[in-house]
Amino acid sequence: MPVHHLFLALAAALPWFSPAAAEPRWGGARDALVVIDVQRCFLPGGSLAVTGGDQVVPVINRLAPRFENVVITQDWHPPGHVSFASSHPGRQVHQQVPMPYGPQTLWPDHCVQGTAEAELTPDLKLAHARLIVRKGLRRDTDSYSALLEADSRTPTGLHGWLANMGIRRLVLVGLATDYCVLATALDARCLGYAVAVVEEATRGINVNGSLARAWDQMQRACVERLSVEALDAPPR
Ligand code: VGL
Ligand code: ZN
Repeated sequence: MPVHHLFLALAAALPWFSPAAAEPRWGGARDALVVIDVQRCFLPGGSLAVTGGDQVVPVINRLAPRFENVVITQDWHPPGHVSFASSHPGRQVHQQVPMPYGPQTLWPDHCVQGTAEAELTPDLKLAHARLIVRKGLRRDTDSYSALLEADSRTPTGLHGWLANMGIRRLVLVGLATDYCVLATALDARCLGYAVAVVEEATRGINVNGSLARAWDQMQRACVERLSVEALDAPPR
């Protein structure tokens, strides 16, 4: 028998050579669950409410216990932030204004630092989360991504922390699919992480078709679109 046939036979017989063993179920030491912007401002009744945003909370609460690494992000803007339509007289919500880092979509005032609205919803049960990352803190720069600000250069610090912890794979959940989840997923792929988004644990804002475009962009960037059942299934 040629040597490489012998190797294939061995590989089939020994589970630790198989792809399933090389890619264990999500949730281990090299994985992190990243819970994006599940704050009151983005939930029904909030200033930038995402339709059905509250429905992600029980799903996240169910997934979180199987992750030893849980990271939470908060959109955390100063008053007068560049992304607020109110900071641009004569401009309306959802219009775009040019900024040095590219076009900035305008939003209602939301997630203002220190306000009750900017808090995480108390319905999240994430007592074991290791890290809370805040983003969009600088008045003149937005940050949809949890990794890099809108200039695609300035780090939030999360990449350094993940690298320090040896984390290589990210499971993204939270709000909004087509803005902060999308931007985090794409930056994470550029930085070399394997990335999955749990579709039942995210909801979009959907401005002019942005939600369908977001799933399309993520697919092209090899972001895995996971169903919650895939994570719920018992380990192989
Ligand atoms: C977000 C718009 C503005 C988000 C944050 O969390 O997706 N969207 N700020
Ligand atoms: Zn924001």
